Amino acid sequence: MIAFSDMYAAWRHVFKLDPDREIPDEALELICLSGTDAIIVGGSSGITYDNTVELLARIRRFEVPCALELTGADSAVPGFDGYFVPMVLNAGSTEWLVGRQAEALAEYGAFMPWELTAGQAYLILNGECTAATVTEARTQLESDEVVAYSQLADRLWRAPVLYMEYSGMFGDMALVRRVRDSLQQARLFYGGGIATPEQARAAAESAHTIVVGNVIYSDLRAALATVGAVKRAACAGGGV
Ligand code: 1GP
Repeated sequence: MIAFSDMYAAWRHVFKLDPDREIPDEALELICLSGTDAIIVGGSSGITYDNTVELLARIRRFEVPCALELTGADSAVPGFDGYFVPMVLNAGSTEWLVGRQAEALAEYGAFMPWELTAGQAYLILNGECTAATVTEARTQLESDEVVAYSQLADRLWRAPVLYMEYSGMFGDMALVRRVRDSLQQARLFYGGGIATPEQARAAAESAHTIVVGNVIYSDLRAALATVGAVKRAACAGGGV
C-alpha cells in the first residue's frame, strides 16, 4: 500500500470540496473522473460529521484518492486515504496554531491514524476570506515575513506541507515561487482564486500542488479545464 506521504508528494492538481456546499451527482462525477490527482474535503465553516461522511460516501463511488482536512474533532470521519491537520502560522491567537489541535489530541490522540496523518502549516494571505476571519489571521505580511514563516515551518518544524492560502483571490505568484524555492523539505500547496487554465498553469509552475475550490461551484466547466492545464504544464516541462 502506498504511504500517504508518497501519495500527496506526487499530487500536482487537487480539487477541494466543501461538505457544507451542495454539489449535484453529475458534477461530482465529472470532478472525480476529471483526471485530478486527488480530492481534499474541507472548508472553513459548517463542517459536521454528517455532511463529511455523506460527501465521502459519494466520492468513494470513484477511485480518486481522497483526504480530509481536519479542522475539528467532531468531523473526524474514518475511511479517508489520509488526513491533513492545519496549523495556522499567522493566526491571531494560538487557538488555531496549536490550541484546538492539542485539545482534540488530549481527547482522541489514542485513536489517531498517525501513519495517514500530516501536519499542514497554513499561511492565510487573503484577509477577506472566511478562514482569515475565523482564525483572525494577520494577513498583512511583507514578503520577507512570508518567507520567514515558511522557513520556520519547513526547517524548524519540519512540517511536511506548507499551504499558501489565498482562498477567493488569485495570489502573488512571484511570492509563491520565492517561497517554494526557499523550502528544503516541505511540499508547497497553493490555493486561491484559480478559475482559468492560465491561472492554473501559472500556479502549477510556482507551487508543488495547486488546489482548486470555489470555481467548482460557480463554473464547473472552468474548474474542469484547470486539470488539463496543469497536466500540459507538466508535460511541457514547466512546474516542479
Ligand atoms: C480553499 O485554497 C482553496 O481552501 C482553494 O481556493 O476556493 O479560491 O479556489 P479557492
